[in-house]
Amino acid sequence: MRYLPIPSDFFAANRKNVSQRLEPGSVALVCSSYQMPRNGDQYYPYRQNSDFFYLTGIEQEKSLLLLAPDSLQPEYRELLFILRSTPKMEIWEGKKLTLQEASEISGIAQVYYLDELEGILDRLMAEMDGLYVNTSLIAAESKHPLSQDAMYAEKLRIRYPNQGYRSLQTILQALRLIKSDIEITLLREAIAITRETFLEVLQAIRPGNYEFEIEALIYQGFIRRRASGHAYEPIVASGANACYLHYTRNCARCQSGDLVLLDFGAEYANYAADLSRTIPVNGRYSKRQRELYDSVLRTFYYARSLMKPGITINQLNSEVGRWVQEEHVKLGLYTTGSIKAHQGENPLWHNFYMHGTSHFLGLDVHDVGTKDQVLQPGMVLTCEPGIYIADEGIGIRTENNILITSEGYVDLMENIPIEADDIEQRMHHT
Ligand SMILES: [Mn+2]
Repeated sequence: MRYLPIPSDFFAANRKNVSQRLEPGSVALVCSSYQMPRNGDQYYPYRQNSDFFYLTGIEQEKSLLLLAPDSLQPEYRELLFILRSTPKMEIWEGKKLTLQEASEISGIAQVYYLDELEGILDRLMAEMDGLYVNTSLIAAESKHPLSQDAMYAEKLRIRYPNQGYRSLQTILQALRLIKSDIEITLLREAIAITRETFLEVLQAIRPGNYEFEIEALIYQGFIRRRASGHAYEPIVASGANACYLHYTRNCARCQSGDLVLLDFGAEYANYAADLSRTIPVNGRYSKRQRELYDSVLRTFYYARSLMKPGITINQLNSEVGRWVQEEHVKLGLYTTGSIKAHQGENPLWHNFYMHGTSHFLGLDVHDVGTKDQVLQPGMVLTCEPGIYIADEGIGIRTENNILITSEGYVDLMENIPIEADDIEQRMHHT
């Protein structure tokens, strides 16, 4: 592991929280991620299923967790299964976890090899009533051909047709929404790595750089600091490319006089940072760029001020929409009159700001939680207003990561330069 070990107490507490919320007498089963085939005998880089990691800390493929808190046999209440490695497998892939190592990482006393699962499960199901599987509540996702949980649930339905089946997702999502102190520490580390890397990018960037050169610099900054890499595909979008919201081709040349929109974040111990900044390629914002930038920044401060317990992301989005509309009028993008005259499904401001202001953040960059979730202390979400004016070839977004507290919020990125003056001062000028 590149990251410093996480105490197994964290995973044990998460399992306990799940166990306490299960229907009496039931069993819960959670699978590791599927190993995604690429081509031939190649696989995509392995990333553990976030729920499985949250409950075990195990990052190895072909692992499975069983919880049966009400079993009369204490040794069956918490079971971890891992793959049985072979000398040939190890020659190619290196050492796999031993039973002892898996037990130390997860804090689970009873660890078995996967080939012992069926026998144990048969004995357990004779005693228990009801099975939780970790399949998605969204119909389309539950049919995902590569979800190990969905594939295993199909097998279970054949083997134990008379059991009641439930999804574990409601329980896990509610738990993952509220970050524990350890999780905040890990998120802060992902953010610190992202910050230090951003400061390097600010100094290094020059007119004529290719977007991919900046992407490379970011990756280097990340993995040098013990991140596993990017938490998501980084966006390095100069000039008009910034108007494509999910531009990840990163292959254009950054021209003097253009802005470059950076949306990137390190993944540390499987936790994601998510930062956006829009900076001038030559070190100085033009008058118009500065006018637009400061407008987005005002919206950012306004949106952030709304973040506190009691509000939902949906409510936040509509409040921000009203604010953005006034900003757009000030910028001359449309008039108050045209707002009144406008007819159509979407308000006029959607033409220049077409995404939401917030999403939850955690083990996944778009973490669990819906837009009608009422915010509570311990939740972490992004604040990311923007403006995209295709006619002017300008796209601007600023994004920080915000922790909700009982008093309101803490901005976990408050020490990352965001004011235009501050950004200019830290840049090389041409
Ligand atoms: Mn984001």
